[in-house]
Amino acid sequence: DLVPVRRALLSVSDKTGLVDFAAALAHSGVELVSTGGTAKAIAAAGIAVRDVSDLTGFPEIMDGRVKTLHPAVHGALLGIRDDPEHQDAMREHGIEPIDLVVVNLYPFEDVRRSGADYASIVENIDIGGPAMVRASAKNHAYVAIVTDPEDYAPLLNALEMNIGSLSLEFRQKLAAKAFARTAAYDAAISAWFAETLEIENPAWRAFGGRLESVMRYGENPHQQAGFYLTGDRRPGVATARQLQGKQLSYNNINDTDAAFELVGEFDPSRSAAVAIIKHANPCGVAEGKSLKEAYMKALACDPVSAFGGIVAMNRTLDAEAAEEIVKTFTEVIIAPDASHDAQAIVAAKKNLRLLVAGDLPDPHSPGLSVKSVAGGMLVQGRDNAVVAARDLKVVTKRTPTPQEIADLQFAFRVAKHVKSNAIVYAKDGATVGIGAGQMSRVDSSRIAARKALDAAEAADLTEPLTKGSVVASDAFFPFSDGLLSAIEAGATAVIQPGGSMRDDEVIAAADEHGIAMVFTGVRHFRH
Ligand code: 93A
Repeated sequence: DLVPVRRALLSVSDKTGLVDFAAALAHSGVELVSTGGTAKAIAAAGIAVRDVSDLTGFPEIMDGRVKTLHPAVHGALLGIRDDPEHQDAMREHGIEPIDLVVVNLYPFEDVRRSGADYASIVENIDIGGPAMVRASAKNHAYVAIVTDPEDYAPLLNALEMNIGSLSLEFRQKLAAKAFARTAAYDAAISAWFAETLEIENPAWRAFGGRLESVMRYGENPHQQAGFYLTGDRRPGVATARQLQGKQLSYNNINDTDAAFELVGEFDPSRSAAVAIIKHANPCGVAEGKSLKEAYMKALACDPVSAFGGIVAMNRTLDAEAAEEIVKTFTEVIIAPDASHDAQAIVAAKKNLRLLVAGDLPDPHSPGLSVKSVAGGMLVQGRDNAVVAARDLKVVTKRTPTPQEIADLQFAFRVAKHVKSNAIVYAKDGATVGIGAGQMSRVDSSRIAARKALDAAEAADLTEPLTKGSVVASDAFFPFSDGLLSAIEAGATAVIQPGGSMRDDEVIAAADEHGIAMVFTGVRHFRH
């Protein structure tokens, strides 16, 4: 399986390490053939090199668009060495076999990134290079193909070990890498077309679904993005009707989904519920007798963060709630429906998007949640656990009062929709402090308490809003410190899954301070 390397064809745009590599090859007695710029660089270092037009009997034409696209090159790369007919053809047409091909492609990706003009980007689509790479990789039984300067040194080592030859295994590995390179190259070209034309990037199809829209960009302006529908008719941002406002952005869709899923937790026949979302986390959630009341309570939790937020509700948007919402700059409103009068009020704000979903999402419904990781996808059932009053287990000496029970349940439902670690303080059916997305639970607890202080200050209250509140934690308190900081902030009752090795220590701390605590047995991590 060893094939001696007698002739090499080098054609590289990235000339890193080229001269040293060429010198080492020449030193081992390999004849070098090369294209214009590459040959120039090699010759300039005083190394003997033949020009490829010497092989083809044809000059480079059309500004280099055609330099290696010639039977003398491709016959040399593709010919089967132990096939008599192929050998005859090579002899008849004077085709000299090539055993090693060193190619890296026109820097299409770099040029695209640099924001060059259309014509320059097109000019940097390499045709001859990939053709040689693919031809050599196909014919790896005889030809070695190097596409990465990182492989120069290992190749020289292998040549030395096998006294001027390369093994089949080595050539196979190079071929595999070569096809990966041309595939990535073509994918980049196709993605550029998609971006330029604002059409679907074909690579997204791997994720399934039907393309609903191509967004101007993804989470950031340099990321392409599309919105795909899975066919699940669940009421939500994907199936809602947009009554006004410009196209939803990637982040708008993500946040609107988070907002509407959250209010779906609250039965509209029991109470009106409103959630205000920023960056997929709630900055205020409340229940009330009316939407207006719920909105004002939700807004009071963190009026600073609510600026530019997404507002979701569990009942038909009415005029008095709409009147209140439009006072604060809001990106999106989503509701099961909107009254005529409410629509007219929202219409005064041209950029505000109004979505009506027809119904509320059912928190119990099954469904999938998908997350991409490098080279794969994680798929899980959606978190459809809903904790009812009968699921709560009182673990402290003191039993929560009925008002505390109501607030505990409310807070835990909100905590389910807050990124972990989640700590939610609530009072009278409204969040008063939310700590989200911290790496330690104590930090989330501190942040939530801090936000409650800020809100109290802004409202000219003498006491922090956490005084006499309840607190929910999406996962157990691993130590008593998280609980103690909640007690310090003024919480009187706690809801958490339980299940820590130190539950006893945490319960004892609660008892010591006369705190009531319930365990849910259900955890709501959300990352
Ligand atoms: O314009 S091309 O698509 N036409 C060709 O026939 C061709 N042959 C090699 N580009 C072609 N190449 C590319 O030229 C190689 O892939 C390499 O990136 C570059 C090397 O050119 P030079 O040796 O002139 O610097």
